[in-house]
Amino acid sequence: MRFDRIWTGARLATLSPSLPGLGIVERGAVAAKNGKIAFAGPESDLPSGWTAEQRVDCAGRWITPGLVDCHTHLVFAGDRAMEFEMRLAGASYEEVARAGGGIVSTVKATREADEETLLKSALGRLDRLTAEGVTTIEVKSGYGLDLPTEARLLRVARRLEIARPISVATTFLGAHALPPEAGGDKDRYIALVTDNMLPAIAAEHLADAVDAFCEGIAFSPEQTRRVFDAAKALGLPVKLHADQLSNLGGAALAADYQALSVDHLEYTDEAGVAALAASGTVAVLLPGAYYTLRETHAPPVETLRRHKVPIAVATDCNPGTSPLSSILTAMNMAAIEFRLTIEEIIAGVTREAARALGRLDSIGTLETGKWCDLAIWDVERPAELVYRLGFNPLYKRVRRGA
Ligand code: DI6
Ligand code: FE
Repeated sequence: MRFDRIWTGARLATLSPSLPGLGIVERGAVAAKNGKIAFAGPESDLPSGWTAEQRVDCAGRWITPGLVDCHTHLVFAGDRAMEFEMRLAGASYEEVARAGGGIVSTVKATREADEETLLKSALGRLDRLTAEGVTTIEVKSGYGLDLPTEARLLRVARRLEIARPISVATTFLGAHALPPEAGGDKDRYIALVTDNMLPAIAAEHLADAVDAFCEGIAFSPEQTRRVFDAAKALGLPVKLHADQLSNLGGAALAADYQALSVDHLEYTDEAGVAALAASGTVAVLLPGAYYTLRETHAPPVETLRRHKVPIAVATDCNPGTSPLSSILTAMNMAAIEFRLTIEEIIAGVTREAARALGRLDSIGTLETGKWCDLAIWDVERPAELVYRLGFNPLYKRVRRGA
């Protein structure tokens, strides 16, 4: 028998749930066959008699699963540098939004941009993320807020997978904000999302999941439920921007629908956390948004731990609240701002992020049978992935064995 490629002399953080912590293997090897992991474990356990087309000596470098950025708004046009200046001068995010800035200004720029323009700007951000070892990314729509533009954003998201060696999970976020033409009528817009946009998006297989923004400046729990009911009727899993600026009970609501993940969670209370634990929903923490908004109310990390809720970390890459195209920076922020441990953070951008996308069966750990997506790091200890700012120790990135 013959492997396509084998990496030896490596230290592995397998993230295998059958091992404690990071699932460390000191003298490890990983072998790929047909893009999948055919072996991952101690070098001494390599099946004898197997050869390989190519052998790579890792000289003691660390291998982790390829990183997974499980929450991004990667595809949009324009920027919000002007609003950034407004906020520096003292305006709050809510004030900017109510003054017609915020999400709606990105919507205007995005509607005017064609597919090629959107693709080009998204690739610029994507390339920063892949340079840091990201092999799977979630991409939301939500800056179109009408069917043609929302569909265009999701088509661009799908095209990323053709333009680059990356796996993309798409999410329809029609219920992100109220478009200007809705005249303030949120219920009527939600009916457009559920009765017109969502069925058309589903028919074209453009979305792998459905998200909503449940917040005072966005949509109510009741309106969020309507979106989720429509998603469930079409067989699509859901996730939610919940409890970011206030506690509207979003976490518990999403848990009610067996959401894959609930994201942000700054204001989630213990009842919300308990509901997540019961439904197996992943808590996705987004320190880039917390940082940019200068939020001071941190997510309930201790309560999440106590209830054993799986925790993921993501960039939330978006032009308004998290203009961040660096997952390594998000990892550092998760440590400094939220006091997550090194193990929680590395698991949070691999195994738990894969779980948040419903893809733990195929990515997120170094285990036989999964896609051979790897990040090989020039570091002496895993903590170095989190500790530095503005330093990228990626040595090589492997997607599907190549
Ligand atoms: N929460 C966020 O942090 C982003 N969207 C959301 O629902 C903000 C998006 C933006 O301001 O453009
Ligand atoms: Fe977001």
